[in-house]
Amino acid sequence: MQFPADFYWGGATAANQCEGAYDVDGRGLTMKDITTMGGLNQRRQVTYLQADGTPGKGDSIPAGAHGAVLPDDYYPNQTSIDFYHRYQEDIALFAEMGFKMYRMSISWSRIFPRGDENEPNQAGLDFYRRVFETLKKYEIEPLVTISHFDMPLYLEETYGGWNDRRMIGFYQHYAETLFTAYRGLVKHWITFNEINNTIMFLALRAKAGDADYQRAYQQLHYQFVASALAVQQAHAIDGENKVGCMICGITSYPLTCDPADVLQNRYVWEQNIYYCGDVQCQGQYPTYARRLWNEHQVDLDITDSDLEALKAGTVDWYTFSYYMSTAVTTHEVSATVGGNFSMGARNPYLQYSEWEWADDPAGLQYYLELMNDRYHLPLMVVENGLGAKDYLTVDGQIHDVYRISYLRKHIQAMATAIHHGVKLIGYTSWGCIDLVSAGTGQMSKRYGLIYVDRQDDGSGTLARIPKDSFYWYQRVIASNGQDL
Ligand code: P53
Repeated sequence: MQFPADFYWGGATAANQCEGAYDVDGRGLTMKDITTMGGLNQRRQVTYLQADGTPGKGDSIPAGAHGAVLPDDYYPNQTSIDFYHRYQEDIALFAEMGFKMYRMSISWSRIFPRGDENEPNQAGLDFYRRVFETLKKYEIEPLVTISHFDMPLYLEETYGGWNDRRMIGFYQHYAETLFTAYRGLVKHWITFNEINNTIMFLALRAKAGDADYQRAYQQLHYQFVASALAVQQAHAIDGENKVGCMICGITSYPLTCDPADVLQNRYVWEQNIYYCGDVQCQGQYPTYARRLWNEHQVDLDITDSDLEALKAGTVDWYTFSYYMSTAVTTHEVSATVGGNFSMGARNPYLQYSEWEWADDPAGLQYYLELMNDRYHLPLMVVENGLGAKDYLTVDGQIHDVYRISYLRKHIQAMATAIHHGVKLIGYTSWGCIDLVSAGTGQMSKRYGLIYVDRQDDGSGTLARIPKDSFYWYQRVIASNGQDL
């Protein structure tokens, strides 16, 4: 089985989960900086000062309160693995593995601390220039996510974030600033990480009411327009620029052959997966959008010029994350999957990780083949990996055979899809270096090929140690996917 000669092998991270240095060089606060997340299944807690000056914690910041860092709380993302100060060492390790591509994101509030300024923060721009120049030295192609679970807190507090149409303009100015500043250094971009999460997690985890759906679909619409305008700007600023969408790719199966389950499963695909990809790849809302909006009495602010923007700003390729599959049923089931969010029914044919994510490489092949013929665009798997606890041996090594086994099976699934004609151009494994989990805030849910000595309570030396998977992936890349 053969991978293309110019296949982009690499790894992926996100600014908020690896950089740390949350308050240096003029950076503005973000929601993640005031989020405390401890052990598994703990709910997200943001901290704030209420109007009367007393501290509080909750799911979100109540009206009249302001996000604040409280002295007695621990915030894992504030330091994370301190990539901000250690990027040279980390990129050297990526180069040692033979990376052709490194997917990373930019922290919006380093560039625009509040988000609505005209002038960018030069120190923030300089940091990423240094990162890109280091990557260039090693001939590693950057793939840059413009927005990865990250925006200036000020925009959320002042404008209500993506509920407000003005966000389109702020995002456009931010994206244009990046395309201009890094012209010639970066040519691969992603507009929004896992854009479909807004709607997917609403459907998965909450007993959401119509008002929640109204907000979610409206936020998505503004993001679609912002993304489409950014695609057009990227192309206008540099003809070499290529821009992708990024979808959280969870393959869904009907649990039974009851036609009601099969239909339900189709609806899950439409709402959770296709809705965003169809708009971003095809430049218009699909037929079933009306059914979805009607179901939840959604009435959207969509203008004619929005629709023109969507048409003119379709993406150049389709990228997605893939970790697991799920099973859908209309029947009562006793075996459900918990993890850090409800993933529906338990699939009796699959094994689950400690966080109850289904290990399903065939689901990746299925997903690739489906999207290849839906969009006829080049595809990239920009996240895939196994979150697992790692243990150091007495001689300071990490024998992560479970991770190697997971990655091997998923790379084999990609090879099969390529063999079947799928145009897959790259693979960046998630959390190529250990970092803070997005879902749980844990360090102990590790994905890395490089171990980082940092623990859930913030202790540790931050030392980097290559795991067995590091040397294995090095061989995979050197043999272009032959030596698995
Ligand atoms: P963590 C849920 C399901 C699939 C992908 O996730 C997800 C999530 C969020 O929890 O997010 C992506 O760290 C995301 C990354 C994230 C990674 O998957 O919860 O793009 O930022 O770290 C893994 O185990």
